[in-house]
Amino acid sequence: MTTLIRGGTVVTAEQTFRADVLCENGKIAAIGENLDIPTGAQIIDAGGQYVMPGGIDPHTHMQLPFMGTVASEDFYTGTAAAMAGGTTSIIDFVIPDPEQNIMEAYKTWREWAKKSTADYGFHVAITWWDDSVAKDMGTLVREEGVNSFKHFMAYKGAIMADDEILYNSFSRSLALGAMPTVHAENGELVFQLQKKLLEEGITGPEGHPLSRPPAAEGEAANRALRLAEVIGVPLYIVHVSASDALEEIKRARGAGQRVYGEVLAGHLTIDDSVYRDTDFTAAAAHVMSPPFRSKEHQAALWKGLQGGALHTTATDHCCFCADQKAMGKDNFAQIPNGCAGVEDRMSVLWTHGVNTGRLTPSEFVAITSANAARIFNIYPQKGVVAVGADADLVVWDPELSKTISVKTHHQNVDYNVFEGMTVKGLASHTLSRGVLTWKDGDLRAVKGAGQYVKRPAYPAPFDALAKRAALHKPRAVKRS
Ligand code: DUC
Ligand code: ZN
Ligand code: ZN
Repeated sequence: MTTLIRGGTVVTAEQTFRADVLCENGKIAAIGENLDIPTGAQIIDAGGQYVMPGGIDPHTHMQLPFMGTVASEDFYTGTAAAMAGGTTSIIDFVIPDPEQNIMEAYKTWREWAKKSTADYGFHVAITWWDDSVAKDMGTLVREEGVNSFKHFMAYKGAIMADDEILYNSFSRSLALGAMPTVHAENGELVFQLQKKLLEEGITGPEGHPLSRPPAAEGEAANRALRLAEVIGVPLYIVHVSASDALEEIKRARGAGQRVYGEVLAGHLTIDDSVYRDTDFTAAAAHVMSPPFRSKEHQAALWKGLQGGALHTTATDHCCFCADQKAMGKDNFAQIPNGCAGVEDRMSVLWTHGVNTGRLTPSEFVAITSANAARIFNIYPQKGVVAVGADADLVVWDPELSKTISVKTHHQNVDYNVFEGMTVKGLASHTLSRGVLTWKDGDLRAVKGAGQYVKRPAYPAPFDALAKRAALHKPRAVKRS
């Protein structure tokens, strides 16, 4: 399949220039002005539009079994919706139950993901510890192309990683050249606050943010950062939602620590007033963790993104319908945590980032694809418009607009947290490995067309850290 995208403005994280882009056999074959039209090529007219790398959402949970139910979006429906919004790759999560064999869980998720239409990879959660986990981490890194491990510092009694697990897994990650990542919330504090609020008669969704205050996030971020500092391993903090955590990241970066922060489109644009909605269904639809925060936190997150303390944007796409959310009708702590967003991330960030002057188009590319590709070591296969890269592209029309609604979205969930938001700047065409999956409102995603993307261990930051550790190796004092 040969496709020529003509007359557009190519945007990468580094530069913006007028050029045609030729896609052949799933790769970008040529970039230049007035390229010849190969015989039989499909032509896409990108006049007046941008040609950018397809979005990479580094944080999704398709068909996740969680809190007594299973997320409604599967790997096909979720990645098809992603294509409609210009996102062409996801990194999802394998989340083994405590004591479950890690490789067995990994194989289960690989099987589920076979129906994905987008390319995909997996972070693997470390939810318990013994020698077999350490060994399996090695197999995942060396043989399976997993270069990141996730740690939930919340969800006590389920998947929470305590300090012992964090220490062991961070140390093992360093040895393997893999990136540890954390969901930073103090799980014990959340557990105790949930109990207290329920005892006080606060059973509705308004209890959710009260049980997960910004300080609980700040404490966990600091703890993870300090552990990473002592161990000497880089750290990636997922869904930073509060200035408390952001300040810890800034402090650590200022001290020379290699730390990366991710922020969700939802946390940047939705505030905590949603939990005071008198309609249970609407309030519960917004229950995710960490929760939506006040406008002050939102403003801080934007500054963190603009100032370089936050590097990637994601969605934590994890869909539960109203009947599933109703499991927590009498107890907010039992409302399945999760909201959708994979379809809307790009347009929400363009509208609130680029159209407001907070971000340049190149910065938009950095935070929607290039930085994730670099951090998780799939650059320049993904995250750039360059000869030899995968032809995962979005043709972006800055003049197209729509009002987001559950009535028109493609996500398999009965609520949209961005409902009623008018966005300007949308994908007119999405290409996955050179194949058109979205064209002017026509979703052509093919079930199973997505490929698993191996992410090799990333030597660069780790080599430097290992060198530093060797130079500063402690020595026993010789005594006579
Ligand atoms: N938070 C959510 O809201 N859902 C899935 C897991 C998580 O950490
Ligand atoms: Zn999380
Ligand atoms: Zn998540």
